Amino acid sequence: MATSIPLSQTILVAFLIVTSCIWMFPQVAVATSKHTSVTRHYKFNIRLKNVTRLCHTKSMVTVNGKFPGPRVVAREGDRIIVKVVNHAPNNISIHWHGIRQLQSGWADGPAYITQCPIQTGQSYVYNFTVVGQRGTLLWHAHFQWLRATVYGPLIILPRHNASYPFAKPYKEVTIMLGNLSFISSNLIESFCHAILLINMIKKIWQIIITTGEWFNADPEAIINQSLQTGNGPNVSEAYTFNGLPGPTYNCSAKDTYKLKVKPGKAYMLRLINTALNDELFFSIANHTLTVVEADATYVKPFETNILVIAPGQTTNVLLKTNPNPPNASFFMLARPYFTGMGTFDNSTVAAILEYETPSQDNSFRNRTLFKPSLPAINATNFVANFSSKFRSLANAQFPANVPQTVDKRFFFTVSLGANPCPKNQTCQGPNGTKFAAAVNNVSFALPSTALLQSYFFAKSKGVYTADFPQFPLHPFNYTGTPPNNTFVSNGTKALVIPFNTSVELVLQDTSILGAESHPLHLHGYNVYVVGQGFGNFDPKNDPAKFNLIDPVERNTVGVPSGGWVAIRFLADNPGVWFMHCHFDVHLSWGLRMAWIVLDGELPNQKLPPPPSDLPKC
Ligand SMILES: *[C@@H]1O[C@H](CO)[C@@H](O)[C@H](O)[C@H]1NC(C)=O
Ligand SMILES: *[C@@H]1O[C@H](CO)[C@@H](O)[C@H](O)[C@H]1NC(C)=O
Ligand SMILES: *[C@@H]1O[C@H](CO)[C@@H](O)[C@H](O)[C@H]1NC(C)=O
Ligand SMILES: *[C@@H]1O[C@H](CO)[C@@H](O)[C@H](O)[C@H]1NC(C)=O
Ligand SMILES: *[C@@H]1O[C@H](CO)[C@@H](O)[C@H](O)[C@H]1NC(C)=O
Ligand SMILES: *[C@@H]1O[C@H](CO)[C@@H](O)[C@H](O)[C@H]1NC(C)=O
Ligand SMILES: *[C@@H]1O[C@H](CO)[C@@H](O)[C@H](O)[C@H]1NC(C)=O
Ligand SMILES: *[C@@H]1O[C@H](CO)[C@@H](O)[C@H](O)[C@H]1NC(C)=O
Ligand SMILES: *[C@@H]1O[C@H](CO)[C@@H](O)[C@H](O)[C@H]1NC(C)=O
Ligand SMILES: *[C@@H]1O[C@H](CO)[C@@H](O)[C@H](O)[C@H]1NC(C)=O
Ligand SMILES: *[C@@H]1O[C@H](CO)[C@@H](O)[C@H](O)[C@H]1NC(C)=O
Ligand SMILES: *[C@@H]1O[C@H](CO)[C@@H](O)[C@H](O)[C@H]1NC(C)=O
Ligand SMILES: [Cu+2]
Repeated sequence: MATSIPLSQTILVAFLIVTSCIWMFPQVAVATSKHTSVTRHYKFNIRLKNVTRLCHTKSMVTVNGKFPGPRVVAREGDRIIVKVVNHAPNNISIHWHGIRQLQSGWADGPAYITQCPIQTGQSYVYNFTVVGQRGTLLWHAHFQWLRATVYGPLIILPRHNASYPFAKPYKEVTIMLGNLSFISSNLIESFCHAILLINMIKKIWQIIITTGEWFNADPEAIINQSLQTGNGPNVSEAYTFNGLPGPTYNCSAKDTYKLKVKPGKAYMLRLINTALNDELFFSIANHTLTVVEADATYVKPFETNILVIAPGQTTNVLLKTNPNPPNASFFMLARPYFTGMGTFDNSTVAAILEYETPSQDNSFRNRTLFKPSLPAINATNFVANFSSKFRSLANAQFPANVPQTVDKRFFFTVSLGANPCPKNQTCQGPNGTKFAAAVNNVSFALPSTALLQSYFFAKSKGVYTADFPQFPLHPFNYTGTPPNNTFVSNGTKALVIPFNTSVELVLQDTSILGAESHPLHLHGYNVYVVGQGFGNFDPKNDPAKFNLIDPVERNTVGVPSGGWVAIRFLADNPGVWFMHCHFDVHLSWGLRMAWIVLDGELPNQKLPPPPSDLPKC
């Protein structure tokens, strides 16, 4: 608590300046000092913006007219407050992907799960603290396919005076975040400009690389048509680095992301896969990368030339540049990993890593451009090998708190499937059906009101049932010949578990309509990945091989194509938590479910009531 100083009027004026400043320059973060943690305010104006790529102009939903969206930066321990105002004709909600949201489930964001969407003309203030996390995450829209254009980085810096568990990278040294204790002037404008300057300094010192997908058509129209006809949705026209498709596409060379580096330095790149439907291989020609962090948790560093990143996953890597500037530039490439039966965008996106050289030195004018080689599109063994390299740091400062004992074991199949074609329609899905997807053969139907409200106010009737199957009701040889009947069941089912349940969950891929890798994302938690394998999970022999020492901790876990993955987590965060495939196509087809974690006994183990501005359906 602040000591009471007879300065309440000054404080009020200061408060007014700060708030008007925040609303004047929506993209600016303003930090107000409060002990070592601060509160960071952002304003997201959701609005339409015309954006041109590949010689194609389209109107898209954006945050503050930016594509990709603005970065949100905070330190571990800070409070983040984002006022979202919806000026677009679409419904929307924003998800802070990977943020634990300890007892702040109302701020998590998935539409019809933790909140009703923010409708046109409405606003909602997301209010949460960052506890025990540091690294790279992302934020994105969580309504239909709006995240195709509505996404951005969420950077959590270590606490003041805390350092990275690796040598401090160049270009991460000077990070100035505003501190408003110096307010004295009432010249709002100049003050705001000072804040803007601070923000710009901060921007220069971060290297963030988002990979995304560009659709010439409106992604909302694409998924709506797919859900109508039952067919797979049209695929993207291009992949992007920081929103730019680059030189491998027609009419796009001018939209190329260039990363300029100095020789002999170690840079930290924050890689974020924001693509809608594709896991991506990533590589930089002639440069080895050291992986140091995944999903905002530190990992034991390892070197690699090629990375695989699933949508929703983030990876921090160190890039050591050559001591002597080479007379060459280097392509950064990304292209998909895919094993399914459907169509997909098989193109490759390029960006350029360029060494800064003295401008008067002509010998660097004509540089060779080197290309990295990437694995085959279906290189499943490479992916399995790569994901097995991730290990928690598991030291005294950053322990791996993997549950050693288990209270509840669950086994979920994740699979594609079908729904029958409505009587008076012809459908273009498999054998004239409609594509669907399911967890334990339940294709999750979104309710018309938010689950969290229904749960909190004990009004679940007609909204959801608490009977999500803990095991498949009809076991089969999951990775063998698929069953003839591929129809899924349909329902809004939740799995209810008591506070502090120690959970082990095996996620099993199936061969129904083609074995495929599925990046499963759990909201409100990080999970420890204790085991993975191909074929069917063997409950007798596989658990003996689990890693309970230093398993990686992630928020998005790849279920191997034709295989399984085992995760553990302690259910210490009360609320309703969405779990779903982070391919939006599978999400839309129903590969999603909800956990309800009950309140604990103590006051700090209970979900507080909703904020007063929570949107209504
Ligand atoms: C986008 O372009 C169209 C056609 O030129 C125009 O009618 C519309 O107002 C523009 N929208 C925005 C948000 O600028
Ligand atoms: C954010 O939440 C905290 C804790 O519940 C509360 O004290 C604060 O007033 C909230 N701020 C806003 C702007 O809603
Ligand atoms: C880059 O790698 C290629 C192929 O491995 C090699 O031929 C070339 O000499 C390397 N160039 C530089 C500048 O390192
Ligand atoms: C991508 O797919 C198209 C259509 O199936 C095919 O014609 C093309 O050769 C593929 N390109 C690559 C690089 O694999
Ligand atoms: C650049 O080098 C290539 C071959 O190495 C040569 O053909 C070309 O003429 C050079 N261009 C310039 C502008 O020097
Ligand atoms: C990958 O695709 C190639 C070409 O389509 C095929 O020959 C090969 O068998 C596939 N590999 C795997 C592991 O499925
Ligand atoms: C199917 O028929 C019903 C009843 O006649 C009608 O309400 C519905 O719109 C029709 N659906 C389609 C896709 O034509
Ligand atoms: C379609 O039906 C045929 C014949 O019943 C069957 O062999 C085939 O596997 C089915 N295809 C799919 C994708 O379900
Ligand atoms: C399941 O199917 C696979 C692949 O066809 C086969 O190798 C395996 O023996 C089958 N397992 C059982 C238990 O039938
Ligand atoms: C599945 O379909 C095949 C071919 O139509 C048939 O031979 C087989 O008996 C069917 N299996 C079951 C379990 O119905
Ligand atoms: C699933 O069930 C809901 C109502 O329970 C219904 O509105 C929806 O159309 C069903 N979806 C499918 C694909 O059958
Ligand atoms: C927006 O959300 C509200 C509340 O769920 C719903 O009634 C309305 O139909 C939605 N509008 C659109 C365009 O999706
Ligand atoms: Cu999936």
